[in-house]
Amino acid sequence: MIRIVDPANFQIKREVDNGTEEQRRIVRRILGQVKEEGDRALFRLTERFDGAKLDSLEVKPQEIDQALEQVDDGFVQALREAAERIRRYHEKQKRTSWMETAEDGTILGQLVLPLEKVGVYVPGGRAAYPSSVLMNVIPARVAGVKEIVMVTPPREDGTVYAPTLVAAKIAGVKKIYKVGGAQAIAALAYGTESVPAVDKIVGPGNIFVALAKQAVYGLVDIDSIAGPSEIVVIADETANPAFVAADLLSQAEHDPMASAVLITPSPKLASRVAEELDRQCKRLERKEIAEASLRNHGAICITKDLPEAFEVANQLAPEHLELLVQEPWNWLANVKHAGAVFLGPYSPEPVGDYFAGPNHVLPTNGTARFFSPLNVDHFMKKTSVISYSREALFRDAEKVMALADAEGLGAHAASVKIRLEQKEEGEELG
Ligand code: HSO
Ligand code: ZN
Repeated sequence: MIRIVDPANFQIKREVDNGTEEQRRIVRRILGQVKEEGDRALFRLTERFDGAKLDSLEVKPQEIDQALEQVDDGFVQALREAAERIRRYHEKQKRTSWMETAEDGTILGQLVLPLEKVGVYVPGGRAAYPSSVLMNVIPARVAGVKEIVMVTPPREDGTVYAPTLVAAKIAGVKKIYKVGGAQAIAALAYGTESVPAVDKIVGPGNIFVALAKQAVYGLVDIDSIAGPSEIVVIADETANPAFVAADLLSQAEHDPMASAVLITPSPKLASRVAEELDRQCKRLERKEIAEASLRNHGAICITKDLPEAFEVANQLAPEHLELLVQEPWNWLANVKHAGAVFLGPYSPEPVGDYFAGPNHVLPTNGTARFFSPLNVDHFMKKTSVISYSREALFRDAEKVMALADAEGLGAHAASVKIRLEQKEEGEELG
């Protein structure tokens, strides 16, 4: 089921999915309709695409109460504890404003301020993960975002998947709207009678959602576009093959496009993991998905040693990297590019997906080379603070004017000069 390769012929191809011309045209049309007609377009498009005839877009408090009754208590308790862990971890990321006063009286600094309004997209159907609701909302709350607006497509009967509502409540979302697809992104970007316009939109979605986010970027900020899940396991001969296979399968089951790769210097471990994969995959509810993922995007790569295994992993720059090697901490310095690293046999990737505290929204498709996990900074922005003293201005005036003159910007130079002249006048007067 899984191919065995060596580093020399282990090629990865990376592509950005910009959609087809037809998909981009559909998205443009939907964005235009929502911009022009507001709620009217949302009701119409929701009926067309989701089959739901709604009389109100907003989820009512009673619907959230009903959702709480529908779900299992154990699930609610686990979600609450997960939320608390996630909150605590993200608290540590929070940066503070700073100011520095120089001897000449100049004060320079930086204000770190939360975004005011953030929109969170939550997919409907199969990919509606309550854990992702927590992961997208909690960092925004920790940042201090005042208004968090959630959008999610309704089902045909006009209801929303209960676990999504429960997770939203636990995460502290106050406004939820029943709208999905490109029309939801348009509503968040432009605002409608019901849906408030926001400053940033985050959350995963299908290709129409992704294209709509790309199209409104600049008017609002967006998160990076999430690709299929990925896991790389680096393991040596001491690793338990059953653990390795289980962890590979944990990501393979997400999506037929997900990728799960084992990199090991041990041919013996490689063959035992291959056997385990066959054995364990059969027992999975989502075996078709996992099998397709392993067959088309999975691999076991046999390297000459562990350093080479890390080189291959760094080239992949995977979303998740597990180190199932004898002394995992000794190897951490070899990791250059990964969304999240899991060390040792008792840190299976799913603890990171649900419970440990770090965010599970991670860079995919090799973007760990330059992107970071979703974090509090993504919901904050900075403002520079400049307060010059008279002494400092007079000292720097000539240099500022020289730079302004060189750019041919006379008014720039004049705004400094007028202050120097005032000094001279002042001296004459005095
Ligand atoms: N592993 C996924 C996140 C997730 N897993 C949500 C389970 N639920 C991110 O790659
Ligand atoms: Zn997962």
